[in-house]
Parts: sequence; C-alpha cells; structure tokens
Amino acid sequence: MSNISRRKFLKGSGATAGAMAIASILPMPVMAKYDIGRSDGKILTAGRMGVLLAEVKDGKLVSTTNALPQTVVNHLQSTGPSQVHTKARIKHPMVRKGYLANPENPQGIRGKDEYVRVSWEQAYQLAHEQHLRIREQYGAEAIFAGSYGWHSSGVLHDARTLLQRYMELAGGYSGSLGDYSTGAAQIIMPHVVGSIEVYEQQTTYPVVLEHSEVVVLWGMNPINTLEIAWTAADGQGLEFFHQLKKSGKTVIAIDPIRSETIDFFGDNAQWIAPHPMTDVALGMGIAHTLVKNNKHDTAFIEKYTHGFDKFKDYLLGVSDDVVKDAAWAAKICGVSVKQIELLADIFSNNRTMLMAGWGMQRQQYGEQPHWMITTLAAMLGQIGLPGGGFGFSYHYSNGGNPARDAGILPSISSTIGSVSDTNGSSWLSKNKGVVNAFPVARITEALENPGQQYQHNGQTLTFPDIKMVWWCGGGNFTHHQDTNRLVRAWQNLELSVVSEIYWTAAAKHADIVFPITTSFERNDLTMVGDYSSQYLAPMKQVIAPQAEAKSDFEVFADLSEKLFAGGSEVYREGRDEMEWLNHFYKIAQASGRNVRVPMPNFSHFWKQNQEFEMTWNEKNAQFVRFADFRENPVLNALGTPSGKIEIYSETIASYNLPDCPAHPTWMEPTEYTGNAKADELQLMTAHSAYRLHSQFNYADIRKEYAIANKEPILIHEQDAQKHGINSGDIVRVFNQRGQVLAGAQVTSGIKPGSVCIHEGAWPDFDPQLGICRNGGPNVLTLDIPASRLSNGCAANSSLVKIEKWTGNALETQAFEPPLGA
Ligand SMILES: Nc1nc2c(c(=O)[nH]1)N[C@H]1C(S)=C(S)[C@@H](COP(=O)(O)OP(=O)(O)OC[C@H]3O[C@@H](n4cnc5c(=O)[nH]c(N)nc54)[C@H](O)[C@@H]3O)O[C@H]1N2
Ligand SMILES: Nc1nc2c(c(=O)[nH]1)N[C@H]1C(S)=C(S)[C@@H](COP(=O)(O)OP(=O)(O)OC[C@H]3O[C@@H](n4cnc5c(=O)[nH]c(N)nc54)[C@H](O)[C@@H]3O)O[C@H]1N2
Ligand SMILES: [Mo]
Repeated sequence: MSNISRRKFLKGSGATAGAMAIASILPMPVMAKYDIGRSDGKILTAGRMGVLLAEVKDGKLVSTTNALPQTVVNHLQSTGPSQVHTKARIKHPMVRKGYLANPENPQGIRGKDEYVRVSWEQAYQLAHEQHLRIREQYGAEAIFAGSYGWHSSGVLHDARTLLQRYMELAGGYSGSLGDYSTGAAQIIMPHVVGSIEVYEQQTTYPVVLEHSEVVVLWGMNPINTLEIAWTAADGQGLEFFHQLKKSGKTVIAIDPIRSETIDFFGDNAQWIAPHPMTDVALGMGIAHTLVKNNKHDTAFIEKYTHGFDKFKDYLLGVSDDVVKDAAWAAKICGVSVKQIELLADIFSNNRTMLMAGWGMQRQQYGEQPHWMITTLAAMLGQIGLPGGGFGFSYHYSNGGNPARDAGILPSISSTIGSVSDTNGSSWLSKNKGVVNAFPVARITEALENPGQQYQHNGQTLTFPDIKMVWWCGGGNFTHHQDTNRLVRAWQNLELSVVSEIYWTAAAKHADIVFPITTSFERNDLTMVGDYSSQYLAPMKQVIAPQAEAKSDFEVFADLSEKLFAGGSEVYREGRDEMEWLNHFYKIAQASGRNVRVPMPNFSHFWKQNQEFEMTWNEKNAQFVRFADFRENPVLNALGTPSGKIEIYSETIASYNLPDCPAHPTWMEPTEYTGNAKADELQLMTAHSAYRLHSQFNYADIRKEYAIANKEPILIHEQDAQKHGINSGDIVRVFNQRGQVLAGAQVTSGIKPGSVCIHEGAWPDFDPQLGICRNGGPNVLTLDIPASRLSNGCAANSSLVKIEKWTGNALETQAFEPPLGA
C-alpha cells in the first residue's frame, strides 16, 4: 500500500542520478479558444468552477458545461440547473415565528422554531428597526458582519463586501481576521520567510515541468481542490497535473488518504500514508537523516537561513534529550524507517519541489507542518532554483499558472467612493468600517466570552460583546467546528439575520431570512485565474430571479434607503448593475492599455458572449519563487527580522507561547491516533470532489457519492471488520461533542486508525435524538485554535467512535425547508 520501492523511483540515489526525460512544455500550451460561436443559443457565464456555457429551455436552466477545453473532469461545472431549481431554495422573505411575535424579547429556540412569510417591505422594516436599536443600545461593536464564506464570485455581487458596505454606511461593525483556509500558515509564514506563501504566485507550472525531477504532493489533493478558484478557475492547474502525470517524473504523495489525486496518478505516483497530524515528526525524521548522512546543504543554510543551530540541537536531542531520528519519527507517524531514509535520499539527490496543501495546517499546532517543510526545503538548499524548494499554493486557484499581461478588474468596495484594486482574496484586508476584529474561526469563543482578552500573533486583543450577527454569503453552521456548541452560543444573540439562497442550517437558525438570487440570475464580471488573469469573462444572467429572490446589491441598496433619504443612491453611487459593470470594465481596459493589451469596448465585449483572453508573458512564465533572494540575499532580503529564512524566530520566542515555540517543534496533539483509545478513530474532514464546501450538497450530483442518502464515511477494511461494519451500512459516529449518521464506505484507501467525512455536509438534527441525520462532520470536530499564535481553524484534530446503526434510518431532512416555509 504505502511501500515505496527503489524500483519505482526513476532516480534513486547519488551516482545513478542521470538527466530526466523532460516533457518540454514551455510555455504551457495556450488552450485553443472556444470558437464555435454561439449559434447554439448558449449563454456564456462563469462561476468559481470556471467559464461555463448555460442552456435555458422553457424558462429553466437545463445545463451548464465547460466553455474552455479541458482534459480533466470538473465535477462541479454541471451543477448549474440544481443550483437554480431546487426545493432547498428560499422563496420569500421569512421571519422566525417566535421572533416576529416579540423582536425585543424573542420567543422560541433558534433552530427549532417555524417560519412566517412576510413581504419584502416588512422584512426590511423589521431588520432595519432592530439593527438600529441594537446599534444605538450597544454600539457598532455589538454588530458582527465578519460574514466569512465562499459566496459566488463576481466583482459586483460580492456578498460579504456588499453587507460590509451597508454596515459601514450605518456606522461600523465588528469584523473578522484571516480565514478558515490557511489560518495557521498565513500567520506563521511571514515570520519564516516574510510573506504568506499560501496566496502567492508559485514557481510556475512550466518551470516545474521542465526542471523538477521529483515532485512531492504533501497533504494535497489538487485534482479536487483545483475544481474551483476564488475568482473563476482557469483550468491550467488540472492541465498541469495531467502533464505531470504524463511526464514520467517521480511523484510522491504523502497523505493518510489515497486521495482522488493519488488515484489519478495511479502507477505514476508513490503513496506514503502517515497518520494524520504527524507530518512534523515525519519531516524531522527526514531532516535528521539528512544531518546524519551529511546531506544537508550547509552553504545554503549559512548564507540564507537564520537559527539553524538551535533547531539542529533540538533535532539531535541536545536541547531535550530526544533524538528525532528516523526511528523516533517512524513510531509517531507510522511510516517505516526505511521509507523515511529513502525519502531523505531521494529529496537530496534530485531537484525536488515540495508542494504542500493546507489540510494539515487546519489542525492543532497547525503552524508547525509548513514551517517544518520550509526548514526541510532550506536544508535541501534548492529554494530559489528552478523546480526546487517548496510551494504552498500549487493546489489552489491555479497558483502556478503564470501571470498574463492583463487588464485587471477592480471590485466593489466596502468603502463608498472607492473600488478595491485587488480582485483576489480580500480576506486579509481590514476595512475602514471595522471597529473590532477577531480571528474568524474564534466565533463561538467570542460569543461565549464577550469582553475577554486573548493572544493573537503577539498582540493582546479583546473579544467584542456581540448582540447581532448578519451572515451574507457563508455557511457558518456548516463551516464552523463543534456545531452543537455553536448552536448553544447562538441562543445568546438578540438578532440573527441571514441572506441566503438556500435553507441552510444557518438560515434555519436565523430570525430574519432574506432570499437571494444565484449568480445565474444576475449580471457580473470576473477575472479567470487568480494569479494568471488568463481571461476576463462576463458572468451573464441566464434566467430571471426565481420566486421573490433579489440580489444582495438590491437588498442592501434598499436597506440603505431606510438609513436616510437618498441612501440607496449613495450606496449604489448612482449606478445600477450594468452601469457598475461598465465602470469596472473601463478600469480594466485602462489597466490593459498600460501593458499593451487592447480590449474591445464594453458593449462590444458584452455582446460577444465570450471570454476575453489576456496576453502570454514569457518572462512571467519563467518565474521562479525566491530566485531574486537566492541571487542576492542582501539586496533582496526577505521581510523577516534577519532578512533570511527564519528556522528559529526571536519574534516568536518573545511571545512565549506554550503552543507555538520558536522553531519547528513536535508537540503531541490533544486528540490524535497516538493517544486514541482502542475504540477511537481519527476523523479527517478533507474537501469534497462533489461540492464547494456545503454548496451543492442538495444537488443532483449528490447521487454520485451519498450512501443511504447520507454523507459517506471512509473507513479502512481492518477497522470496518473490527467494528462489524460493511460498505453501505448506516453507521453512528460520535464523541462527547455530538453524533451523526453516515454511510459506510469501506476501503483500503485510508490509513488504518483514521476515517474521513468530507467537510460541507449540512447539519440536520433530529429534534428528538439530537443526532445529525446527514453526517455533518463538524458536529464532531473539536473547536480549538491551532495555537494562540494564529488562532487558526483546527478542524482536523478530533477523535471519534463508530458503530453500526441499528435504529430507525432517520431520513435526511437537511434539504427540506423548515416548517412554515
Ligand atoms: N471540518 C472542517 N470544516 C471546515 C473545513 C475543513 O477542512 N474541515 N474547511 C474550512 C474552509 S477552508 C473554508 S473556506 C470554510 C468554507 O465555508 P463557507 O465558505 O462558509 O462554505 P460555503 O458552503 O461555500 O458557503 C457559502 C454560502 O454562501 C451562499 N451563497 C452563495 N452565493 C451567494 C450570494 O451571492 N449571496 C449570498 N447572500 N449567499 C450566497 C451559499 O448558498 C452557501 O450557503 O469551511 C471551513 N470548515
Ligand atoms: N472541489 C473542491 N475544491 C476546493 C474546495 C472544495 O470544497 N471543493 N475548497 C477550496 C478551499 S476554500 C480551500 S481552503 C482549499 C483546501 O485545500 P486543502 O486544505 O489542501 O484541502 P483538504 O482536502 O483539506 O486537504 C488536502 C489533503 O490533505 C490531506 N490531509 C489532511 N490531514 C493531513 C495530515 O495530517 N497530513 C497529511 N500528510 N495530509 C493530510 C487530506 O487527506 C487531503 O487529501 O480547497 C479549495 N478547493
Ligand atoms: Mo478554504
């Protein structure tokens, strides 16, 4: 299973190392343009999953398919019809019965109440009055509009920003810091290399294809995660992995799960399966082997890194009497000594790119894995060389697709009178209207501890006293850990408002619910490719708004009118939807002109019903991350205190945090296989191939993966046998935090001792038993911060028990509207 044999590696050690056959793909083939014209009557639109062609018949969206040629299937592109036409949609403005009865002293329990249909005007008036009452009584800090989530892409209909724009106009709000995705890595990496790394252009895909000899996929599943992008997926990442597979290069995948990516590579990759949460130990075993064999690059370490000696003392056991050699590591991570030594050998004898995903930093002590991998890359001495070093965004938003010369779209801003100049991830920006902000995954902790101080990245911050929450464009009851604890904390609020398309668990726990359009029911624009800006695409409306749904833009413009006469005009800056798109496009056109990319005028572009392709830039195609630093570490010093790669950080040492020491450190997690009781299994919650988080859980595509109409749980054959479980069985998965019913999928493709329920399954509590009938994994996860350095989401840190369910099947009701709707 996870044995690696020398035979499998094209290049083993030292003397036998010869030149690799290189698939000479440079530049990446520029994909032929879709040029069938649109005589088929299809409408070009786009979403996170790419550029799409939509087909409408008799007032119904009947298909969405990829508009750009592609070799690897993207499961998500066909979900359009389900997104628009589903019984899970919210049709009308709705108010929770017990809230409507007495908004200032609400009755009933959120999550258990029924709903009452109201008119738009009634809903607006109620939300407006109660919002202003709370604002007046407690101040702007009491209103949380952090509203994290993967709402639809598009530069105008940007749900969270539109909410924050309204809240800024109303006088400010409490917001959030960071994101769930890379909470730990984005805080640790600036201390290590002076930049966040997780959202940056990587050494390009063409350079990797030309120069890397060994590519390591460390805890990453790009065949899934590249199905989407923050803007719209350009598809080049999937194409790259297709080319990598064909290239014959040595590919090593380190993952407790035989992921879709590992299946995709088949015999062209080696699978190594450590226990989850033990990669730091594995990395140390490799690092120790390098030192033992004198294979670490001392010249590189001397010239480009800071504090290696302290780390080396730790590695060799000088500082704590524990030698972190391969034997020590093997015991912890469950990878054999031989394999660990072989990895050290292969890495040091070849041009090796250590690519890593993010699941392993969404864990307790999640700062450590990426710090350790960076340290390992530094010891190998290949950082800044073509095809060597490390890269933490090859699996996300096509991070290795070279930047084009492009006209770049701005996007709507939370501040009236300005536009945001970045179209990429805006998670890190702190908006003007924000009066307090806390790390995004600390929401339950904040609700439980108003006014309490806590540590964050060396600062002492204070939680606001939140009385009102407005969620717009996120699935917080699905994305947050320990759902039952969240549900309890939610009862403390005076008001919970949700702007949603569907009756999600969040909507079913709200007091006021606004029905929102899908992206297929409005017009927008998007860049295609977060880093590449490969295209600019229209996101055309293909169908009329369903039932009474309105866009977030309309909703907040209308609510602004209630703030003061003329408020709508101010909110909209006098522009309607198409006028905004025209405005954004003109700015893109001007920026295109600066780099000699002539773009057609807006009306022509819009009529064309086609994406606009930007210009290939050969110099960008050759981009090598950290090459300038390698060339001149003084002139191009990193943004760390030493200007070098910090293997030891005095800054972090000065914070004195027990859960984040000053160099990469192995710390035993609270809940992991290493301390599991005989009947406990480690729960992994990887991202699904069939969803974007919770989105599309209700869609037709569900039939392709659901088991007994429940979320599957992957369980190893040995563990299944031990617990008397067969494929297709309904199982109860539980711990002290909660319980869910899932459908067993017995497999050899997961490390024994671990199970996986993919994140994003909607919570769906049986009112009598309190058991989640759909298999939502966050009902089981531990809600702790990665550490007090980052306070990052640590979802992958939980132990569970499992048994065959012999009770009533408890039909999944997750996608049914609540009573009264
Ligand atoms: N256990 C576990 N939990 C996790 C993770 C994990 O790995 N394991 N991963 C975490 C990560 S990385 C992330 S990013 C989060 C994701 O968490 P979210 O981003 O919150 O998840 P989504 O399901 O994408 O939620 C988006 C919601 O926005 C709604 N929506 C879409 N378009 C619009 C719109 O135009 N307007 C409005 N108002 N609403 C709209 C959708 O219907 C959907 O309910 O989950 C985190 N949670
Ligand atoms: N189809 C699809 N694509 C997506 C998303 C989606 O929901 N669906 N979500 C998007 C978002 S917001 C994000 S943040 C990214 C998420 O990107 P990632 O965070 O990288 O995705 P995950 O699936 O959580 O984890 C990637 C791999 O890491 C493995 N893994 C988990 N724990 C460990 C560990 O301890 N050690 C090792 N070695 N491996 C481990 C998992 O088995 C999985 O195969 O994906 C994005 N792309
Ligand atoms: Mo994410």
